[in-house]
Amino acid sequence: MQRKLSVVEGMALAQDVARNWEQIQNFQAREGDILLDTYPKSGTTWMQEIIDLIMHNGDEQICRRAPIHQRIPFIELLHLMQPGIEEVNLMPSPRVLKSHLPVHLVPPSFWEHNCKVIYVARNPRDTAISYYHFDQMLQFHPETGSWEDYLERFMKGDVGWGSWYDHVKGFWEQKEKRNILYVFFEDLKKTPAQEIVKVARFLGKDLHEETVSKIVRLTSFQNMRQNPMANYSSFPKEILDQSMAKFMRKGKVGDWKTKFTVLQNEQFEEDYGRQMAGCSLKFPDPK
Ligand code: PPS
Repeated sequence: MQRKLSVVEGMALAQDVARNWEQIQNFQAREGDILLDTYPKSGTTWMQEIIDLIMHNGDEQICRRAPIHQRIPFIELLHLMQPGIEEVNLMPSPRVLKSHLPVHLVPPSFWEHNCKVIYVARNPRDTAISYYHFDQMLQFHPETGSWEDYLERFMKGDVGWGSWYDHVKGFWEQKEKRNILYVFFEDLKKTPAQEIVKVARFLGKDLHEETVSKIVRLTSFQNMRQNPMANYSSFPKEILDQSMAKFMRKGKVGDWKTKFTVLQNEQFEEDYGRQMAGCSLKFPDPK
């Protein structure tokens, strides 16, 4: 792996991912496929588990059939791991797929087939901290350097998959025009049952109350952290080195308060106002 970023269509992207750009853009979605899109570290894995359980009516055993990254493949990494593109092309419909691409770079076939898209956004401070820890493990992203340096890079969009600000705004602005459900990590944390019902309805599933409660329980941070099929413990080590830390880190809202200095927070706030100016998107718990 090369610990380097390059720029693709104006977005910073790992060189190891960028070299497969043509195949990524030409990904052939089918009618009925579901796309889960997020900026990295926004609750993707959590939502993957929720969607899989919804699709299987809360059946715990079926949802332990394989690790999460195999049940819901990641479009940008199909050339680096299993399942690869051939296996994904053979998966029965409806497939659920994961991507971190910004809205304008989602493979066009998803829009051509009017596929349902679930988008999860997380407040940027917690996202940045989670990404800082994750990038220390991820073998195809540059070394993080100090937290101070990393935060600056995050604010500039000089991290894998580019600017958080453009990402969350892009999907927000398209959500009425396309088949997009916009969900917040903070709402999932606060009212999980309500959010799960919302996702299920969007997917055309009417779940019993007990099934919803079961999904809430199975997808709690504690339960997912202990579930080898959901906690990334079997993710390829050459891509993600978890020898020093674990993918399932804290799963909290507001963890940024333990890391941001007062000055960093003030600078962040000012920059946030500038970058989000004119956008109606408001986070349930922005601080
Ligand atoms: S990735 O690599 O982009 O797919 O990562 P992603 O899954 O989007 O985000 C990882 C963060 O989500 C936390 N997480 C959870 N939080 C609460 N509840 C559940 N069930 C859950 N599952 C994953 C995970 O711990 C990462 O956040 P941090 O803040 O680093 O703990």
